[in-house]
Amino acid sequence: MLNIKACIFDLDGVIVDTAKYHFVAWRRLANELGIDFTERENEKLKGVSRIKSLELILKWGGVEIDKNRKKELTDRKNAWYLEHIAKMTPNEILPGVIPFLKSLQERGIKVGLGSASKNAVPILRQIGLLEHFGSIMDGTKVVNGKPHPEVFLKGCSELNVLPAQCIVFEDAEKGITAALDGGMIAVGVGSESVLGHAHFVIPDFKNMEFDVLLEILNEKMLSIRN
Ligand code: B16
Ligand code: MG
Repeated sequence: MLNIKACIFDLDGVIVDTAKYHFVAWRRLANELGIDFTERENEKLKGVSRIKSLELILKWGGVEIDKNRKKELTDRKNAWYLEHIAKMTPNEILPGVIPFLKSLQERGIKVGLGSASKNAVPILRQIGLLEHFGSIMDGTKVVNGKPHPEVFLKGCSELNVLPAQCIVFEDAEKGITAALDGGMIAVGVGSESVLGHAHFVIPDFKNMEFDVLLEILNEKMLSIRN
């Protein structure tokens, strides 16, 4: 039987859909450099750090630039991105997330954030969810990005739980790999085709009940062990 004491949530794609704002800002920057990319390519940037995202876009466009210029470009993109963030409202919290967070609170399950974003705190503040998180591990606090498990391992340690006592909710393939490599229970939020390596995949948090999810996970873990 699982002994779950904490849940750690990714931010973009799990709590809110900030990918659409990343896309607009990255595309504006890419177009200025004479590069274009589609929403399909944008999928590859989900869960990827800011600098790694720029490097991927430059690679797609066959453009090479030095380190200083990269910093200048990521700063510009981030300034545009923050203009969108400043206009976000609590209505943008993805369906079912608030009731799910409340049900965790009622059960005494600790709640953490594990995101690649360096803007996680302003985003959570803007949508009114900051106080729901007992631990916030983000791109400002880790050296190794996902699929490295550092962000989730540090989250577990700050919440004072063992990895095996923690469920990670992630929408990115690399995020699921990070959770599995860290020894957590990995729940994908999105499509089975991308997140099939997770212990279990849910489409979203709509009507999602923690007790029902836990029952399913217990069955899955038993069948993995047998
Ligand atoms: P920032 P997550 C990730 O968030 C996004 O999915 C990814 O597209 C972005 O590049 C990354 O955060 C860094 O974001 O520019 O705000 O530091 O899914 O890990 O919550
Ligand atoms: Mg994500």
